[in-house]
Amino acid sequence: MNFIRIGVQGVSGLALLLAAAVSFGCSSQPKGQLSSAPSGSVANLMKQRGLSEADVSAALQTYTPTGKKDEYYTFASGGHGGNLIVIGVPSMRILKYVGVFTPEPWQGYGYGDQSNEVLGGGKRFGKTMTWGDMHHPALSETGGEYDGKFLFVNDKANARIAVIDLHDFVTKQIVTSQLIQSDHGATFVTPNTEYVVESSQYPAPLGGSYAPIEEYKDKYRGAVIFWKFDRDKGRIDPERSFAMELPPYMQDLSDAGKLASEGWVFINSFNTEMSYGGTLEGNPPMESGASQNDMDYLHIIDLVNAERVSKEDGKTKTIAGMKVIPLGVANEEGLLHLVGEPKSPHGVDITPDGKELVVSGKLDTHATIYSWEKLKGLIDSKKYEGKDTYGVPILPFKDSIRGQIEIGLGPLHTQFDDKGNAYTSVFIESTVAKWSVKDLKLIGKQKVHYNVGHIVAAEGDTVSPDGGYLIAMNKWAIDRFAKVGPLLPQNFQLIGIDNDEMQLLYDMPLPLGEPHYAQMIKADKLDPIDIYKPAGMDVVTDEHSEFAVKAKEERIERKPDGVHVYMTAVRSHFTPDIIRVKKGETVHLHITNVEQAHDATHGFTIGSYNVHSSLEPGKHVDVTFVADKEGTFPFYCTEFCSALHLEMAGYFLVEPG
Ligand code: RUQ
Ligand code: CUA
Repeated sequence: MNFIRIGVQGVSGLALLLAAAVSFGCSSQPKGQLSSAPSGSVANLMKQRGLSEADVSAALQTYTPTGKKDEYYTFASGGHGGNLIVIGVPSMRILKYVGVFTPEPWQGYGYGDQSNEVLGGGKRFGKTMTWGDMHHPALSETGGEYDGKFLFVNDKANARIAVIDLHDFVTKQIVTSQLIQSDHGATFVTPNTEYVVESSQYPAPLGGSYAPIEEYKDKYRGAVIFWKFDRDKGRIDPERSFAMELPPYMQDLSDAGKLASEGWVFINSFNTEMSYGGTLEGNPPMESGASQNDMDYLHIIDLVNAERVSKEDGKTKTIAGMKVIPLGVANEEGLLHLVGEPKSPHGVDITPDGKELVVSGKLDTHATIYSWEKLKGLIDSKKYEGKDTYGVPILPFKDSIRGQIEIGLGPLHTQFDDKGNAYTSVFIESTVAKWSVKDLKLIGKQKVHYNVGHIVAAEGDTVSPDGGYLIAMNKWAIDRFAKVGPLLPQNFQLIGIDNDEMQLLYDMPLPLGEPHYAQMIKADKLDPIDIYKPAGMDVVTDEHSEFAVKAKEERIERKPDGVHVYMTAVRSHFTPDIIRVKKGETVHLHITNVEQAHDATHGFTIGSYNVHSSLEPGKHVDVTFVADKEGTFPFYCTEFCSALHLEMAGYFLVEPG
C-alpha cells in the first residue's frame, strides 16, 4: 500500500482511511454506481471519474475544505493585464487581483483622484499608461527573509516600478524614469530592502532622446536604477535613488547578493554582439545577430561603493532627473566588472547562502555555478582577461566557476529548497530539473505540460527556503483545458517537492497575460487589516483625508473650483442622495464610508460618467470630473451590501447650463 506519500501534515489519518477504502472497498461494486457504504464510495468515485491513485494522492494534497485557509500566499504577476494575482497554496484558489499598472474597475483603481495619482506617477513623456507588461514581483525582505510587508513589481514595457502595501493589498506608488525605455532586471531587492533594483533591457539613448540606430555603439546605453526604499514611509524615495550607466548589451534578469555576497548586484546580459536588426536594410535579423558569441556577460556591481560614489561631488550626471554614474566613472572607481557566461543567459539566481550564483543559458544545456569567493578574489587582485569596448574589466571565466551541470535543453530560472537542492526550469524540454547544489548532480526531472518559464518555490529565493511546494509557470495551456478560442490561458502547475521524486499536484489555468514570475510566502507572515480605522482614510497616503466626511456633516458647497459634494455611505444610504449641478461645472465628490464593520463595503457609480469607487469600511475617496453632459443620471451602490442595497441610490441632476 504505497499509494499515498503525503508530505503535508495533518492528513495522514484521512490518507490511511482512503487507502483502506481503495484497497478493500471496491471489489463488489457494480460499475458506475455509487456505493452507499462509506468504505466503498472513494473507490467508486475513482472508477467513475477515471482517477488513478496518483490523482487521488494529488487531490488530497491540494483539496482545502470550506473554511480552511491556505498555508502560503503566492503573488503572481498578471502579465499583460498589469494586475497582481494573489493565489492560495496548496489550494490554488485565486484570492484577489490587485490593480497595479492598469485601471482595475472593482477596486475603483484608476477611476478616482487617489488612484489616478498613483497611475499618474508612472506617466511616460506626459502620458498615463493604461497597460503594463508585468514581470517580476519581489517581496520586501529583512535579513534576506520575506517580511510580509511590501511587494514591488515591474512593468517591462514602460519601465515602471510599483509599490504594494500588504497591510491592505493596495498599490501605493508607481515610479518611473525616462532614463531607460524598458526594464527587465526588475524587481529584485537587497536583503534589507534598502534598494529595489531595476535594470533596462533594450538599450536606447539615456533619457529617451532620438539617435540614429547606426550610432548604436556610441549613443545607445543600458542602465541600472537603484531605487531607494524608505521603509518608514513605505515608499520609494526618487530623490535618494541613483543609477549607473551600462554598456549597450541587452541586460536581462538580475539578483541581489545576500549573506556572503550582500552589497553586490548581478545582472545577466545577451546581445553582447550589439546587433540591432534591420533585415530590410541588409542587416542580419536581431535574433541571429545576437547569438553569434559563445559568451555573453554577467555584470557584477559593487553597490556599496556605487552608493558612496553617487554621493560624491562631480561623479554623477543628471539625466532625465535621475542621478547617473557614467560608465567612465564606474570604471575608474572599479564599480563594474564583467565575466563571461555561456550563450544567451537568462536567469541569474543566488544560492541561499549567498556563496554561489547559478546562471542558465537559453542556448546552452548547462547551468553554470559561479563561486562568489573566486569572483571576489579576481576582483580584488585585478585579475582580468581583458576589457570590453567600453573599458569594463572582464574576469576570466574558467577561474570564476565551481563547475557546470548538464540540465537539459533551454534552462532558464532556478529556485531552491530547504534540503540543499536547486530546481531549474527547462524551457525547450518542458521539465523542471531537480539537482543537488553540493554535488552538482541531477536528481530527477518532472515533466510539465508545456513551455515553462519561471518557477517559484516556497520562499525559494530567500536565505532559508521552505521546500514543500513549487509552481511551474507554463506559457500557453494548449490541450489542457476546455477550449476557449485561439488565445490560450496560461497554466500554473503545482508540484510537491517534499519527497525525492517531484509530484505534479494541480493544474490551474490563469486567464490573463503571461505571468512570468511570482513569490510564495508563508501565510502567517502577513497580517492584513480588516477595516480602515478611523473612518475617513485616504488609502494612498495612508492618512486621514482632509476631505473625510462625518455623519451629520454631509453637505454640498460651491467654491471657485467647482461643486464639492461631501457624502457619506452607510447601509443603506448615500447622503446626500440628490446632487444638482449645472452643465459644465466641475464636480468634486468626497465620499466616506463611515462604517466600521467588516462586512460593510459599498461601491459608488454614476452611470455614463465612467465613475466608480470601491468604498471599503472606513475608506475615503475623492472623484473629480466635469459635468459635461446634461441629463438625469442615477447613482447607486455597486456592492450587494444589505437587504436594501438596491435602494442605496440617488440622482445626479445636470441642468442645462
Ligand atoms: S522572464 S519567463 Cu521576465 Cu524569464 Cu519571463
Ligand atoms: Cu451599499 Cu449596496
